[in-house]
Amino acid sequence: MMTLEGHLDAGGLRFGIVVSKFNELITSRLLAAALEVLVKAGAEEQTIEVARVPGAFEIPLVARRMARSGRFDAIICLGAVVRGETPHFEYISREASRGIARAAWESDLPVIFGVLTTENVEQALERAGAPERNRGTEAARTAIEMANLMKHLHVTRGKLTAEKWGGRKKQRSRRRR
Ligand code: INI
Repeated sequence: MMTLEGHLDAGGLRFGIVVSKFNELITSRLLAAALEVLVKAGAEEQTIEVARVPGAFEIPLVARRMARSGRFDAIICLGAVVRGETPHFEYISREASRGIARAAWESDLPVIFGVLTTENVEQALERAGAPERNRGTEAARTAIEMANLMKHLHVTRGKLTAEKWGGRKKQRSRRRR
């Protein structure tokens, strides 16, 4: 049996972060926590790109674009949707979560959901506070682990595919001659 699991070393990995400006008091704390985890884990600060979007609803489009650019190993999405503030809570949180999942599927890259969806600002601040309870910390760790796991799977699958196609191509060209 072979078990594959991504490790938590971020050396050589490139990360994109999409962070929303809505509820900035909260999202800035998520961002600070995520950056700290990435840098402490060995990511080079100058390789991290941060895109700031107006609200959580705008995160998926930018995350997808970054994920498909080929410039990153994982994308981290950070936002805060607070029920107390909006009758659109359900729509915004649903579209953000669906869109982020979809961005991952469509790009074959880890696109990590670090968006808080809470009843009130107090709850959100609680989950954007101390590092061990901060959603930004969790999102960054998940991004590192997934980026490493996907790299391994990619290399393994890539080798198999290359061998198969190489063989078939040779046979075809021989028949033509
Ligand atoms: N965006 C958020 O990120 N969090 C919220 O709590 C929020 N509320 O409360 O409305 C919010 N709204 C803005 C939304 O994400 C879009 O930016 C806006 O609808 C324009 O598309």
